[in-house]
Amino acid sequence: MDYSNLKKDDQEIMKIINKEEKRQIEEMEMIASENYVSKAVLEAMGTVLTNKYSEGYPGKRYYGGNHVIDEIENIAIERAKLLFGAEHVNVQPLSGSPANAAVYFAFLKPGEKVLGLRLDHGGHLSHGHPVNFSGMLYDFAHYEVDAESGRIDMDAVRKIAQKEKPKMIVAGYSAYSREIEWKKFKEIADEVGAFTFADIAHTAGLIAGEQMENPVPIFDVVSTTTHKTLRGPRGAMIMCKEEFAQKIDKAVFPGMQGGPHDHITAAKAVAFKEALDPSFKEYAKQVISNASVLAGELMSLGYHVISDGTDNHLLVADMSSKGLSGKDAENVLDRIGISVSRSTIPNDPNPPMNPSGVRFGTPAITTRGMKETEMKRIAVWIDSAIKNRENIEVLDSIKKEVREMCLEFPIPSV
Ligand code: DSN
Repeated sequence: MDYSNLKKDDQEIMKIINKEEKRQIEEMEMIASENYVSKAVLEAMGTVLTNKYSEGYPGKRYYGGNHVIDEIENIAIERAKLLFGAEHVNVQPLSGSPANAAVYFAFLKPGEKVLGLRLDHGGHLSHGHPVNFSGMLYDFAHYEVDAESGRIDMDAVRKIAQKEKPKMIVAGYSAYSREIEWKKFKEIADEVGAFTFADIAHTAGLIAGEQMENPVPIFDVVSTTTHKTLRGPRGAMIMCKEEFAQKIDKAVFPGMQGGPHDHITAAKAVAFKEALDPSFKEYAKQVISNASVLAGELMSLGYHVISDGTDNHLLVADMSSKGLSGKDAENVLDRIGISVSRSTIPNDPNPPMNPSGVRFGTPAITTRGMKETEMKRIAVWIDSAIKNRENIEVLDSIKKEVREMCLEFPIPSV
């Protein structure tokens, strides 16, 4: 990137950005929800489009001078429709939780019943946790993963849906590593008269890359962030059946948000173009293969991986059998230059801030070009760091090796 003006005008911020760039170049990003954007996506974000106000939608704005912005938003919408086979797309949501808020706002009245997955079983805060707006405004009931298999048991979902009779069923998760049975969810929702809402924030890129089943043709409404496996800018979008288009658009604006972030809309359009390229299928396939190899290696090193493996880009490992908490493991791995996120495990005896598990993800390291061979080395480093967590020399030596591998696989954004 050309930082010549920033360098001149604000050295304090420039120095910190440089420091973060160095960290991203030299360290390994294994947080399942993160990725590296291309230079083209990054450039689109840093444009004069940020100067514009454009409340409303293409052709129906509340401010003048939007004929150029309309072109950008229409392209983003058309590319998203093509990518997911969507009937209607709203590309304005600012991020995942606001997108989900708009979905609930469009389909529900406050106090109505919704069924979602429990947070500690892999769900998301915005799927009805009591500390979140979703749990405060709506009456959430929760399904769980099966204690033995770590997978969602659709018979159990049917039973709880029949008992609770929700107005909406939410599927799609933040820490669940298995394929989701969208059609069965839809059948159950039809039996109880519920709307179907898929939150595919985590797996959108794997769905766009045709490596996982697409809920868009099946469900009433689907939200996703654009910055995880989809590898776009930080933001979100909502896709729905044409019959719900007006409800969704009204819920986003004027219901929830003000002016859309047009520079981000442009970057979303660029990312959708990249995801439509055949090479993105290869990327998505490699992400899954890498996660599967990593899960297998960790299991062979004695780690309990929830559901004994993965079908997607992430895995959750229970650290308690290794004698440390997820938070401690996160700190140890930070020490060797591998970023991960602590995670609850199903029926976690420990609280969410200090849970038992760690969630590992492969989207970012796969973008760097790492493959199965690298996953095997990474699993050994993880295990060795956990075992030798008190040994500064061993940790320093692993950190050096992690850095060397990172330098072999440059990130695309700088
Ligand atoms: N923060 C995201 C994640 O890590 O899964 C979800 O909001």
